[in-house]
Amino acid sequence: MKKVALLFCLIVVMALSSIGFGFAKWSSALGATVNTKTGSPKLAWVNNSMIQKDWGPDWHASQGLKGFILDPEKKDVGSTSGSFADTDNDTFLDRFNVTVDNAYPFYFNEISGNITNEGTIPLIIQAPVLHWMGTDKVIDDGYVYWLGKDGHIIMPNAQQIAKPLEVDDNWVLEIRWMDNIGKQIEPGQVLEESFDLQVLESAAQKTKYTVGISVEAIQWNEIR
Ligand SMILES: [Ca+2]
Ligand SMILES: [Ca+2]
Repeated sequence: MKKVALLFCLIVVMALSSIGFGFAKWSSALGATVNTKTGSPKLAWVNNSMIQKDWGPDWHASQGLKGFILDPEKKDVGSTSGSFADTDNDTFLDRFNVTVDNAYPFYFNEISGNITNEGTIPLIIQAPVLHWMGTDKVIDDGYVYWLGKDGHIIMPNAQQIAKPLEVDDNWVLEIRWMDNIGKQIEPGQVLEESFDLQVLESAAQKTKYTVGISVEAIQWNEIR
């Protein structure tokens, strides 16, 4: 009986191979991890598509990214710049690097960049990955993440968020992703990806902090 089942499996695999049914789809159907690096999915950042809330006077939010207000004196001390990079030399911009300059505690910004499907088939957008001081971390949308002086990234719990950080604590930036995880993107379609970013109490004054963001995609038929 076992032999018959194995033979059947083999026949199915061979039949699927002969009609061009890729291994990624087959392995996905079996519940295996799909390798998003292979094949043709091409989700790319759109160059010069950064939009931000801080075009002058600074904004502030409470720890945990609750609410935000314009600086009461409209002082313009901090600023944010962004650039898009092709880190793997495949001509597609896979990294959005965001740098906060002249950072100081509770400097807040809301930032977005556009992504587009450069391929020829619909894609499903995956969770973004933060790149911070050698750490690569997949993050979920709607949650606050803290980035540390030591390169660690955590998702703080409610108690941690409620307790004001001290100057000598580890965490210097907090980020919350807002959009589009699991959404389908058609070839040529452009979607805006936005996130909130804030400098925390423990950040060093007059310092630049840079975080990179990449977003991968899988083919829509790989998750069925
Ligand atoms: Ca500013
Ligand atoms: Ca690239």
